[in-house]
Amino acid sequence: MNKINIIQKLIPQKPLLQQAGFGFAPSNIALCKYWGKRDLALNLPYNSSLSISLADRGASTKIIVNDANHDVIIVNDEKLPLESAFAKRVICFLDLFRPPKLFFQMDTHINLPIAAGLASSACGFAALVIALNQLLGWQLEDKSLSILARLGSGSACRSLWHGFVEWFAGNAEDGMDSCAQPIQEKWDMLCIGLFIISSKQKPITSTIAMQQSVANSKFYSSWLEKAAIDFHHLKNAIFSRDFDEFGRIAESNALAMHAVMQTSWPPIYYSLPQTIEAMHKVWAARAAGLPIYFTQDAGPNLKLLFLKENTAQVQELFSQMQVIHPFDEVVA
Ligand code: 2P0
Repeated sequence: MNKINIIQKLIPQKPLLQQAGFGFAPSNIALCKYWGKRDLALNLPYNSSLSISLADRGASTKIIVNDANHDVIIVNDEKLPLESAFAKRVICFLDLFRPPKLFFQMDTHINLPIAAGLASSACGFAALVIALNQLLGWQLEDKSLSILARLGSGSACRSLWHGFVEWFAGNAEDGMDSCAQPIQEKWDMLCIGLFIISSKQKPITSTIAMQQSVANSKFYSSWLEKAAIDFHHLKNAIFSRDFDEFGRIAESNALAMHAVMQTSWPPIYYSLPQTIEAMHKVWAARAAGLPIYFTQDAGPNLKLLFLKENTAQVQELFSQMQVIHPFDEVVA
């Protein structure tokens, strides 16, 4: 099964070209992580995952037809060289939907550090799919857009919505059952603190790191067992507003994912000394009674989890932190 087969299933009709397409998609942070692909081409995961979207932090994208005979890819007002890795990735994705002899100009603004484990590719591909849906007049429902976004980047399928989102791993070979959906539960008091240690591009991509983990870590099967349990219990913690259970599961899930990476060969280690230092700070604060937890993705930065009532204490510990209120009204 390849991407073209999936696209033919989802978009049977010819495009109805409009003047322009616009899309905004929030970035998302996984609380129960997606780690490991059962199908590399279709970005099909071995395990289900659950995320929280970052309100107005994400990608705003405009796409139009370009008169020249090549695509133009602009990110944060900078025209990318067409041979750059990111431009190539976007152009390959656009090729999947390209009407004959038609080229695009994609102009996107991402208000987060790019490729630093802050899900810039997730919001980027989700916003692009929303914009293409408008430009090419597909009129697809969100579930189909989620599947298309996954073909660009796995975690992009979770960036179609605000709030909590769950992505079912599914088991169909074509992945038509592997899409995300929102969890209709608001937790107004929940805060995410972005503690940015480095905005440098990561040394090894998530795709390669996942492949290496699946192939080489003896703990990969344990990860899958844990992820299934965490996914279930995390949802219960959300519904029962049990913050300590919620934080404990999210933090231990992230640490387990990193343990899998660290036990693959060659080992993958995204943390920097400052990352470990920040973790110790969280653990010390928690031991002293402050309810604070962290999660970490494929990069050295931490995302802190706490409740609004504790913002001042957390801010005192992590003065550089940017606070996100995922459930505040979003004007996108
Ligand atoms: C996640 N991450 O659930 C996990 C946790 C990073 C750590 O999804 O290869 O950019 O495009 O499917 O989605 C980041 O990997 O990887 C990611 P691809 P993606 O958020």
